[in-house]
Amino acid sequence: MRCPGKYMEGYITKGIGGFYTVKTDAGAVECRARGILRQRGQAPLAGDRVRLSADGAVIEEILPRKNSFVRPPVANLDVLFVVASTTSPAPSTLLLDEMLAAAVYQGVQPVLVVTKADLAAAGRLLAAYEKSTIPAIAVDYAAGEGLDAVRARIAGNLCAFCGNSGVGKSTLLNALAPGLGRQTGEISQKLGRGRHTTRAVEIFEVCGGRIADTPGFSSLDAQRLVRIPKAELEHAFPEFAPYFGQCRFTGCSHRSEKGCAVRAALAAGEIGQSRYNSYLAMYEQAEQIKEWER
Ligand SMILES: Nc1nc2c(ncn2[C@@H]2O[C@H](COP(=O)(O)OP(=O)(O)OP(=O)(O)O)[C@@H](O)[C@H]2O)c(=O)[nH]1
Ligand SMILES: [Mg+2]
Ligand SMILES: [Zn+2]
Repeated sequence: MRCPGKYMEGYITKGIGGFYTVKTDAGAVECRARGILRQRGQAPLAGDRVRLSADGAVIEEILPRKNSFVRPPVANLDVLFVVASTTSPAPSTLLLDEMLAAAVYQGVQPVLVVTKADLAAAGRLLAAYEKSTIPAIAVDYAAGEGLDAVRARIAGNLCAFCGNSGVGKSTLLNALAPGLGRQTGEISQKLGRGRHTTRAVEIFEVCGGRIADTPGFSSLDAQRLVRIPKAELEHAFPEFAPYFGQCRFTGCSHRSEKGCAVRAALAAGEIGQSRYNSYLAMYEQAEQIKEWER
């Protein structure tokens, strides 16, 4: 016996060229989105919970979102895994901090995953996040390290991997769920980065949760990653929180003001220098956002 009520809803696992795959209780359904959604500027995203037409051919409605990201284009995340490799490509802490801040700002749990720990030591990158309160996990496939810690974060959650092309997002997914057989790509020696092996966001049910493999971006894309107004930027750096209200001036931007408790914590080694540097750089970027662009 079919149960129409259950059949009507699901979540988007994949969307390419206007075609969406929606996972319902009755299985996966291929469908299109009603034109009105696009006209309203409501483009469906992977992770969206949706209501389908009775025949299951059309997405009628996108149910309210918990959060949504432009890059990677996903909605309703619980956990964002920011993936960085120790080398090939070399990590940029500014880019990592932008992704981590985007998660914190949207109420999503960020987790840093460091790959290619077999090629170069992960210690320096991990140390940069020691005081950040953000969990950081190094994975080493040969040594069998880190995978259980990643699995534990996936269980019960909707998650996404994000990070530069070639850092090893799809490789990590294959290690977590060997049956998936995700395509992975060699790093281009000339460019020192991946060749965008993964072309579209796709969500898989693994490790007792759901995880989106996403196409990586090149560092050129980084500029438009987050739009956090400068006055709210401090809230995207969780390690600053204990010092709020302790600066001499209200509205302290924690840059050059006298009696700044955040800078005192930096000097005392309670806040990491590279994290603070990212805050300054992002503050400057935020100042350049024009009012009408917001
Ligand atoms: N030595 C080593 N190589 C790795 C590791 N992780 C990934 N690689 C290699 O790095 C290359 C890129 O890996 P992918 O998994 O395709 O990278 P990706 O992040 O999915 O890249 P895009 O899909 O382009 O965003 C492949 O040749 C992998 O075999 C690792 O931990 N150690
Ligand atoms: Mg990939
Ligand atoms: Zn301050």
